Amino acid sequence: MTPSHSEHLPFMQDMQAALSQTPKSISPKYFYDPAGSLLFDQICELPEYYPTRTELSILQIHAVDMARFMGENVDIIEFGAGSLQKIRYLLKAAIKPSRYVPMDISGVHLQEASIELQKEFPTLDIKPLVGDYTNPWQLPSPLVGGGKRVAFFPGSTLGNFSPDQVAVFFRNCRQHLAGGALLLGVDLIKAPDILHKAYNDAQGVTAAFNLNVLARANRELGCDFDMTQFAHSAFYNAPLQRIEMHLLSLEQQVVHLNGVAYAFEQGETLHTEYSHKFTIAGLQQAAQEAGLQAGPVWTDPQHYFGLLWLNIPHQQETTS
Ligand code: AVJ
Repeated sequence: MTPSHSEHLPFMQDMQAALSQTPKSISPKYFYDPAGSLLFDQICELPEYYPTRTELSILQIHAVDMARFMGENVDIIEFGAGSLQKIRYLLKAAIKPSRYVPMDISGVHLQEASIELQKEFPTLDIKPLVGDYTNPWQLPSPLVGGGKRVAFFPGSTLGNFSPDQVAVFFRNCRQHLAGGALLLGVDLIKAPDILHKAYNDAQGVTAAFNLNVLARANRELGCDFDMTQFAHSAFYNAPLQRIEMHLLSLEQQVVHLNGVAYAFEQGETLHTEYSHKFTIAGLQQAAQEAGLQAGPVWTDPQHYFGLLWLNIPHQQETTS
């Protein structure tokens, strides 16, 4: 694969910027190449990684209640749809759902998963969209005579955003989904040791997932990261309410991208991900500041994970 291959240009540009800045930092969206997407699916099965199974259990128990809020002929858009596991509960409970638009950055993964889903829901209009919802939004036009437009954003992927990016996301919802709703799944603040274990699993799958960014840069961009000289590092930053993931340079070393050398000090890190943890009240507050209205909340008995319903008013209902 040639480093200048045009499909790799955004990764190339972002990696170049990542290595040039201090501290070094790259977007977590680059985790999800085919290898990384498979590793993420493995993470979801780990005993330490409670978010996926907890969210699935909440969906399983409360899908019928959620479907009541969606109403008939719902038009669902899912952000970061991944392997389309969670939506099945909502689609089974929904009353004559009209359309399902799963959006994900990992194209191959999305196409395969959509074909499988179509077999299970033969009459549903499934329109997969390969896209990056962190860039300006391009949503399909509303269906004529369709029901409520509901954006489903599960998995606590919102946690990848900075508080500023969360505000932008809510304002985008406000603008593009007026009259609809957002069903948002988020990981809740809990004991730091539980959080720590979820990102430092015994089998090292999360480490492999994190390190895959470097392997991907070697594959797609012709970089020369020495995979044995970088280590997975993940810890809970309690004051900032987030897990931070980094790739830690174990020695002083130099890596190349496009013939340019970039130095790493021993102990220097390439930051790869924030995974913010939330309180229900804090998130509802942030949503309200962007003009959304708090609705019901569904959670598990331990309050590990929450699904929030947020109503998005019609344009004329607010002045902001
Ligand atoms: C998909 C972004 C929600 O932050 O928990 C899992 C990704 N990173 N293990 C998360 C992830 C390390 C995950 N999100």
